[in-house]
Amino acid sequence: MSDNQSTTKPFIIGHLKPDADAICSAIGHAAYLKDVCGVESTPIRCGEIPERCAWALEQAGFEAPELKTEVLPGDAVILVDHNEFKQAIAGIEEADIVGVLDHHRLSGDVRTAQPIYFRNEPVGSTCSLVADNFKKAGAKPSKAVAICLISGLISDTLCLTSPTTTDFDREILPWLSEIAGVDAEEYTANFFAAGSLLAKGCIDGMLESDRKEFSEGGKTITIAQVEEVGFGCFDEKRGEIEAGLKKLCADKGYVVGLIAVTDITTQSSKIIAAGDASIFGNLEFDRVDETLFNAPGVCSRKKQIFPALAKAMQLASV
Ligand SMILES: [Mn+2]
Repeated sequence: MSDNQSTTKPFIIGHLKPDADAICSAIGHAAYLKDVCGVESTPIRCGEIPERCAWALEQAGFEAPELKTEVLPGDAVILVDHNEFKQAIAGIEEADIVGVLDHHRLSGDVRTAQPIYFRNEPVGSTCSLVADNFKKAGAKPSKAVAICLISGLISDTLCLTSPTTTDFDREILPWLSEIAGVDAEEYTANFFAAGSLLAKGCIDGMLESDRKEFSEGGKTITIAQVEEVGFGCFDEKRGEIEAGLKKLCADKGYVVGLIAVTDITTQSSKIIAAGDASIFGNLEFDRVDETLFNAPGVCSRKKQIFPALAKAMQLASV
């Protein structure tokens, strides 16, 4: 981004309800722009930092990026880890998007007057792309930035076990681990141990800390996901989680809402559904009862859960 045409210092922003990849790729990309391209930018966040991400930032010695709830018309913005406006900070429609670095489906929302830097690849994390940008430039991130980038990568790929993992990620992680001086597996265990929302019975946190909205066939749906080490406490909390999800769908008008509780040790999920049963009844997972599904081998919202829900909607012809 050395010949960045924007005259204003861009904000680098991850998606709403940021996860470790959204926060850490914003920090990492800002470091890349400064160190490699000599371009100043400001990483920001548009939501609360999840507990595990806070732990990761502490390991790296970074302060949380500044919280912003909207951007203004004409603000220069680089989107990281998303490109759908539904997942973006308020005011994005009127902002000046000068770059996108992402690993999600294209929504068609981003339209610009000028050509922009746009890198979207089907890899495991946006942090992998940030690391690769350093690598391609023959540069190395600092130890602190490397720790940050590892956090986003292992968080999104469950330490290279999620089906979203690619060879690209498998090459990047050891490269980063060496720079950071950490053992990736040990780091992953500590990262996921850092905050169990299920054990704490924090239902709001489970529903809100990693939840995405999607537009599909003109309907709005939502999928929340929580990563846990094992399914302990699931059965006793299930009723509360389901009640919370039902209320959320009613309040926000979602035609369907899912929450996936994913066990990172087996890469399997338990999925609770709310909303239109004629839709979620078509889900291709093992139906345990009216609203609960077992999904062995399912841990990726993007590659497994969202496509299954989109297919269920088509089958229900909504
Ligand atoms: Mn991501």
